[in-house]
Order: sequence, then C-alpha cells, then structure tokens
Amino acid sequence: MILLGDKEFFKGIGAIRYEGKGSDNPLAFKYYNPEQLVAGKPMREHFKFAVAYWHSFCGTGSDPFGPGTLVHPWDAPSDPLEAGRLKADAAFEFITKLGFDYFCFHDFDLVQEADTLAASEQRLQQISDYILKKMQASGLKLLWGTANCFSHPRYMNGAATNPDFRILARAGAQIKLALDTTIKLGGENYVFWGGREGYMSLLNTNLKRELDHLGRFLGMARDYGRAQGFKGTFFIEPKPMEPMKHQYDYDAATVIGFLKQYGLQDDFKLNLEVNHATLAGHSMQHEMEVAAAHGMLGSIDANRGDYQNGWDTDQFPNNINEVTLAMLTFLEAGGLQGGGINFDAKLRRNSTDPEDLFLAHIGGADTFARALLIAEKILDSSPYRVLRKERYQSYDWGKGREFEAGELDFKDLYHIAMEQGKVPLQSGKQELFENLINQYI
Ligand code: XLS
Ligand code: NI
Ligand code: NI
Repeated sequence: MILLGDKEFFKGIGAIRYEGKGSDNPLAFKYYNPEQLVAGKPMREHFKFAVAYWHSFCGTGSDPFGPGTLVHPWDAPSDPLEAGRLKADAAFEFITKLGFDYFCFHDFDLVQEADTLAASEQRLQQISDYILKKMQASGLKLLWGTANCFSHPRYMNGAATNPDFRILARAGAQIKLALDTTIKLGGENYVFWGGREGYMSLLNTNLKRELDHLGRFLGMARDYGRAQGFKGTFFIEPKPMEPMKHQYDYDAATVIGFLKQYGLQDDFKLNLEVNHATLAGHSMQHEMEVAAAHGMLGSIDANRGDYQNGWDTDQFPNNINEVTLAMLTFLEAGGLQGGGINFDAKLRRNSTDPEDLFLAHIGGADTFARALLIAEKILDSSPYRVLRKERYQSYDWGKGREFEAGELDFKDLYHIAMEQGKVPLQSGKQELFENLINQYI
C-alpha cells in the first residue's frame, strides 16, 4: 500500500523499455519498439497508444456479486479535488513510465461529479487546470475526451434520446462542459459512446423520434465544438447492446447510415472497439473494413471479449490472430484517421498487484506491435495481395471494366450472358488464404 503524500504510486517499477523478443523480463516490451519503422512510420505514430482513465484509475474491480478488490491510494482523500489531483499524479506517473504518449477520459473520471451543474463545472475547471500543467510538464497528450452520460440515474432512459426534454438539455450542458475541457487540454478528438441511447422495450419507445433527436443533438454539439475552434474529429463508438437491450449505434454500418442521414458524415468518424464488434456478431476486422470502405476508420478501443460468454468483458488484447487480421485492414487503409489505439480494457477482478496494470498494457502493446509486423510482412512479401486482386481480374479489362466505368446498361448484361455461355467455377481459395496468414504468424 502506497502512503499518501508519497508521490510515487508505482514504486519499484521504472521506465518500461523495449528489450526484444529474447527478453525474459516481464516488465519490458518484446515487440513494441516505439521508434522502429513499419511501413515507413515509427510504431509510436502508427498506434498512438492511449491509457483509459476510467478502467485504469477509476475502476476498482467491483461486480454485481461483490465490491472492489483494488484500493487505490489516490481515492483516499475525502475532498474530491484532492482525490482528483492524486489520481492525475498516479495516471501521469503510470503513463510516463509505460512510455505511451496519450490518455483518454470521461469528464467525471477526472473528478467526482458534484451535486449541481454549476459546482461540477467549477470542479472540471479546477482539475483541468491541474492536468493541463501536468501535460505541459510531461509532454503527454489527450487522444480524446468524452462525457459519461450513462452512469447517473438521470440518464436511465437515455441522454440525447431521453423522452424527457429536460434530461436531453441536461446532457447537452454536460457535453458542452466535456467539450470545453477536451478543447482546453488540446484533445485531438472527441468521442460519443451512446451507452443508454437505445431502448429496453419498443413498447414504450418512439424509435423514429429518438433517432431524430439524436441526429439533431449531435449536429448541435458539432456546431458548438467547431465554433469554439475544435479542429479534431468527432467519433461515434458503436456498440449493439449493454447496458440497453438495443443501442442505436449498433455497429459500423448502422452508424455510417445514421451519420449520412443526419448530415454528420463530414465531421464524424468511427471509434471501433473489439469487444463491441464481437457483441454485434462481427469480427473487429469486419468493422474496420466497413469503416475504411467509407473513409471513416477513425480510432480503436483495444480490448477483447471472451469466446465463452457474451458480454463486454473488456479484457486486454492478446489474440495475435485476431489482431493480425485487424492490422491487415489497418495498413491497407493507411492507418487511422486522427485517432489511435486506446486500451479500453480492464484488469480482472483478481489481478490486484500494482504491477498487473503494467503487465496488461505491455501485453496489449506487444500484441499490436507483433501483429503489425506480421501484417506488414504478409502485405509486402506474401502473395496475399496478388491472390486477392486476381479474383477480380475480370473487371480490369473488357466488359468488366466497362461495367465499373458505368458504361453498360442492364440489357448489356443480358447480351453478354447470352454470348459467353457456361462460366467455369472459380475457387475462392479460402483455405489457401487462411494458411498464408498462419504461415506468416
Ligand atoms: C463502453 C465503452 C466506453 C467508451 C467511452 O462499453 O467502451 O468505455 O469507450 O464512453
Ligand atoms: Ni470503448
Ligand atoms: Ni466497451
């Protein structure tokens, strides 16, 4: 247990360094070598790794069956601002030792929410003054900020989709403050995760009206942010369910359709989370492909689910195969647009040593680094790209090419089919592709 007033929270752990895959040191990176170039860019810049304030410095391990198992020394002071400042000290110490460049937060991760809006505003101003100084001293940056519009009981029926306008207005005020704080701290992006924007039952829900409200609300938030000089990207983070039975931001495809319907597509992109993808019945690679196809691959919340159960377990990434597939799409898309890799992941309830938080982030960073290196090799030295391109070669010349250029009409298809006779089957070669991935892993 670390004594209060003793400014070092993670005693006995120094700066985490890259030691290479031969190292046996659990507190060293084996693959994540920040300055190493991959596809012409240092790993540090590819990933922009971020630590999530909420899981790492607010979560205590409590679950519906028992209280927290982690006693954070920074939570000890009864004065919320003093606790917020100690928490910031711990966060900055941890992130600096880890050698990451970024963090992400919800408004009231930074400091406990007060009883009134006005008092909360004041607290946010005070804690962000303190954090700004720490950022300037350490060089740490803010990948994105967001507002927690899902924990407080007032949001039990939603925030921007609440049937009661007064709650929608309250959410607007809260998000205004969260945006102000994000801008003040030089946040590169701003995230909306619609945790309670959805329904528990359609019987009491006017779905169309709620979607219209959400679209208008997000447009107002964008206009406000832009008027305040915010140049970054707004992200929507899809998730199909949990806490609601159904959430409107179901998955990448649903969100893209929504953004286009409400004229938000020029300012918003997607923040995709691995465990949300799997909850939606997709793979992370699928979600990334969909986003990339629309130029909306903005940012990633890195974690993983559990194959044996169906909720958001938010475990740290460690599945090389899954992340390699994601990194293939990542490299082919030219990386992320504005965002980075935020470890939206938490320790297991029974992981209670201070060093566990380091081990978890080291493992996550190494998983991404190793997967990126494999993906680069697959793209550069294997026949993967050529094999895939060959499947489409009939569109590269003749009538196929004319079709892609929009030079054919529907009757032309009829005549082409009449003339070409029987078309031989073309194998999809799925097993060949699968073997190739494993060969390079
Ligand atoms: C919850 C979400 C949340 C967002 C930020 O499932 O992942 O942590 O990333 O509100
Ligand atoms: Ni998330
Ligand atoms: Ni999540």
